[in-house]
Amino acid sequence: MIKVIVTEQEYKKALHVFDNAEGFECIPAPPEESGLAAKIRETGAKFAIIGINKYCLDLYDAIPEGGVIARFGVGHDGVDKVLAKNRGIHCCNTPGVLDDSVAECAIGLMLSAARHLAACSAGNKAGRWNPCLGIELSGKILAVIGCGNIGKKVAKIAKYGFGMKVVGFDVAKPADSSAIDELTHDFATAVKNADFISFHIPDIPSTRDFINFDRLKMMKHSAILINTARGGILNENALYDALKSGIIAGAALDVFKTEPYSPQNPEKDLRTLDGIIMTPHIGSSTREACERMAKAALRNIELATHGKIKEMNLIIQ
Ligand code: 8YV
Repeated sequence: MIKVIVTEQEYKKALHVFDNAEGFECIPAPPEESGLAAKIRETGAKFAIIGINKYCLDLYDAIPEGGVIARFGVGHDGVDKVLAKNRGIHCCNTPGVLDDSVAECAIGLMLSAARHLAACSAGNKAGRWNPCLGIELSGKILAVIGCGNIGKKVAKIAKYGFGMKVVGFDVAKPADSSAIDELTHDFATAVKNADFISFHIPDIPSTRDFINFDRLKMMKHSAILINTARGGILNENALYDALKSGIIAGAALDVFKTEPYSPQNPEKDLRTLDGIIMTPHIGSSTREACERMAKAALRNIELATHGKIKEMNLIIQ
């Protein structure tokens, strides 16, 4: 039996897979670094499947050389790749298996913002019958910032499902850009006429606080921003100021700098604003994606146990 420590939240998201994984003993553990490391040491496990917490020390001491840190998901901003490499630990993720779920979530947030669905539902439940006016998606312009697999799926649904015009922003030319009507390397050009702007870029040093006040000012006053990528790419204080002063009209956020959300500045609490939808990082939280992520993470570990390191979804630094 291969012992694998799985952080509790991820274990719960794919209970059936982890409980029934043949050849594996999957053991849930707290996600906080010290608790996770303690569980690894206590069980003698070499493998850990982790969520989105940031790990910077204990975890890398607890996992022995040749062990694996397997992300249940794609983004790996929480993993210190240099430290892992120095300790001889393999790091991997699960690309490709959650794209539909995240893309559908981004589209859902866009529709919800366009038609005020969350606010209308909350108002109705609170006894306020306020059939407020929204806008159609059909014929509107969507800027997709980051045209990787998820961005391209969003573009496809928006263009072929809703009849939107899609402008893509990326530093590289995407392999298949058939759903992208116009591609640019210039952010200002991408957002200048956009009604909706959906972000699909990773949180890496060069994209940290990418959405700052200057870039928000490049958007139309009526623009709605959607972020299902990472909280690290958005300066939340700048967004607060932009929404408060009408620089842009709205935002729908699934990811935050600190999760669970807590404001970066107590005086700039996004929860106090009307024009904002905030969901608790549920982009990939579908039964289907979670099952696939769990299976992909376990497969990566199985490959490692057979020495097939090159076949793993290794995280390239
Ligand atoms: C998390 C994500 O991995 O894949 C990513 O980068 O942000 C998420 O899908 C997942 O929610 C962890 O349980």
